[in-house]
Formats: sequence, structure tokens, C-alpha cells
Amino acid sequence: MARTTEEKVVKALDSFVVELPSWGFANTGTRFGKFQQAAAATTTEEKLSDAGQVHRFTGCCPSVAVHVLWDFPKGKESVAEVQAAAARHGVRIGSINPNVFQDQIYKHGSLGNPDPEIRRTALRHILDCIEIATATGSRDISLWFADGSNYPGTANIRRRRQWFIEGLAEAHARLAPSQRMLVEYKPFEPAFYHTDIADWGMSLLISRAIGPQARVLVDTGHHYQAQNIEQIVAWLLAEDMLGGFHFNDRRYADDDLTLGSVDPYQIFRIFHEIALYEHETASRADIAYMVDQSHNLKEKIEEMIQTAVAAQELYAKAALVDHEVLTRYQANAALVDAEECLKDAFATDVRPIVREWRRSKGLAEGPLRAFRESGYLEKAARERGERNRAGVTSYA
Ligand code: RM4
Ligand code: MN
Ligand code: MN
Repeated sequence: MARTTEEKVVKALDSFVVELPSWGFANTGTRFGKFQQAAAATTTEEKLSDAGQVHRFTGCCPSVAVHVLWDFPKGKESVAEVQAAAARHGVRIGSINPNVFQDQIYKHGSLGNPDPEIRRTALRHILDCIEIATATGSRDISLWFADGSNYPGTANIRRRRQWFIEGLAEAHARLAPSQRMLVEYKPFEPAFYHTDIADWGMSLLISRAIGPQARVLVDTGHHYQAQNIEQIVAWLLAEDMLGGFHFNDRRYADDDLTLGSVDPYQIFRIFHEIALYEHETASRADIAYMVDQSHNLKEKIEEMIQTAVAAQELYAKAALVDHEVLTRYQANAALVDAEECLKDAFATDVRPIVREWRRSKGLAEGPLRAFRESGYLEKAARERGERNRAGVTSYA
């Protein structure tokens, strides 16, 4: 059934939500130093409050991903408190991220550590996170490992792979039927010679090996230069193994820049592959869209609003590709026409329709401007300034 541009955009916006990372609202930095922002969140409650602002003005960020060590200092005992805080600020707790990279014991790895005691400790933390996820009603346990090595010959790559599979299979066995494990990959950093789960192929194989509820998580910043991410996405969709995204943009490495700030066409192409898959299968791809960005220069809430808006616009543009027409062009190898079909959708200015959509939802037309006018930032800077000056907080 042919739809108008307006109808397609509205339908896309109605169905699109993206999760915010709690760690994106606290003071962070690079390994060279940390620049303090007076208004940055200093507690989990403040992170949730800031995320609530982004949702309040964009209407598309109802949940917040949390890092257990940073946001649940008392483990399971923190659940009620954190959940109540989320509710107070109009958001809910989303994916649960174990943290098996920060403690001193993880110097030589977590699930891939040659010391079985440390592997057990890491596994216990992941199992605790699954219990926390059950308590918060979260569907996804999102796993990223810093494990790897810096020098050739220093680690047994195959053995470590096996330890990962064993550990994660044990964790998988504890999942409730509705839960999933998302396995993230990253080619380098903090390890610089080898990373245990370095690319989508390794994530895929590990996910397949550990059980049916495991899926691959694609962090857009975790690829080599010029890698074709939308092709990876298309393959994972075809294999029914795409679990979710960590969105951010990059120029050089894992830069964690604002989504679509460097290469919006890249994100559009990813959304296009998903929309085409959904069209061809007449189904909705079961994907958790999440943001993984932390900003040490830009103001954090403003930046997250920019991100959410960019995600909405690019998702809406991808919904404008005429799949019937494109499929015909592809079948006839009408190369120029097929490419133009994609570019036409990308070039469409969807902003007036997005503004209209916001109005229809009772939201302000311009989220950034409305947030600035609310005075929230000035108030946060007044209330939090001293705390932020007083201490270089942890990474999150
Ligand atoms: C990694 C990765 C993870 C994030 C950690 C802190 O680069 O993107 O998702 O949780 O950083
Ligand atoms: Mn990530
Ligand atoms: Mn990253």
C-alpha cells in the first residue's frame, strides 16, 4: 500500500525508541585527563534525571542503560532505589551492563584470565547482573570485555576463547526465557595486540556457541577504518543474530562522538538495511537501539538531545526508501537509478514532519531550544558545581 511521505515518517517515528547510557551524563575524559563540567551528573539519581530531560524533550528515549558497578554500588540491594529514581524522572532501567574491566584483579582479563579464580569472580559478577536484570525487569544483559593482550606470545588465544565460551554458556543457562545476552565486539583498546572478542565474526561464533538467547551487539565505533558496517548488519539480520546497537560516530577509532556528526550517511545506510529487511520479511527486526557516547567537551544533555534527534531523522529518512522500486532497479541492474533512489530518501528534509510529529505528541517543536529555555542546566550547575569541582569522579 503506497503511503505518503508524511505517513511513512510518522509511522517510523511512532515505532522508534533509542536507549540512553547512564555513563554519558557523568564527567568523563580521555586517558590524558578529564575536563569537569559544573552541571555533569554526580550520582546515579542525577544521571537518571538528566536522561529524563532528554526523553522529556525528544519523546524517544524512555529507557536508560546502566553499568552495574557504577550505578548499583550495593548490587541487588540498590535495585529498588535505582528503579524508584528512574520512575521519579520519567524513565525506566534498560539494559544491564556488567563491569568486569575496572577492578585491579582484571589486569590480565576477566573471563579470559589465565587465573581460574579470577574467571570465577568475573562470572559471579555476570550472574549477579542477570539477577539484577530480573529484578529491574530488563531484557538485555549487554556484555563488553576489555580482555586481550598487548604482546605477541603472551596469551593463549584459543584457550582464552574456550574460557569465554564456557563462562558465557554458564551465564546463558541462568537467563530467564525472556532475557537476552548481547555480545559486543571491539577490535582493539585497551588491549593493543589482540582482543578476545575482536569482531562481529567472533561475537557471532561465541553467541552461537553459548545458547539461543545470545545475539551480537554492534557498536558503530568498534570497527576498522572503512569497514562496511551496513554489510555486517545485513548479514547479522540474515542470520537472525543482530541483537542491538551502541550508536556513536567516529573519525579515527572508538571516538564516541555524536551519532551522525561525522558520517550521517553511514547511519542512514544501516537503518536502510534494517528497513529493507523488515519490508522483505514483513516483520519487525528485534533490535535494541542504544547510544554509547560520553562527552568531555560538549554539554552532555544537549549532546544527547542532538543524538536522539539525529537518530530519529536518519531512521525516518531510511523509511522513505521505496523498497518496491529499489528492488526493481536492483533486479534490472539499473545502477544509477538504484543509487539515486537511496540518495533521494537521504536527501529528503524530514525535519518539518518531525516537528509536526512532536506537536502531535504534545512535545516542544525544537527539543534543544526548549531544553535550554527550561533553565535545567543552570540549576544543575548551581547544585552540582561544587561536587564536580571537589572530585575527579570515577570514569563513569
Ligand atoms: C567500550 C564499549 C562498551 C562500554 C565501555 C565502557 O568501549 O563501547 O560498550 O561499556 O567502553
Ligand atoms: Mn559500546
Ligand atoms: Mn566503545
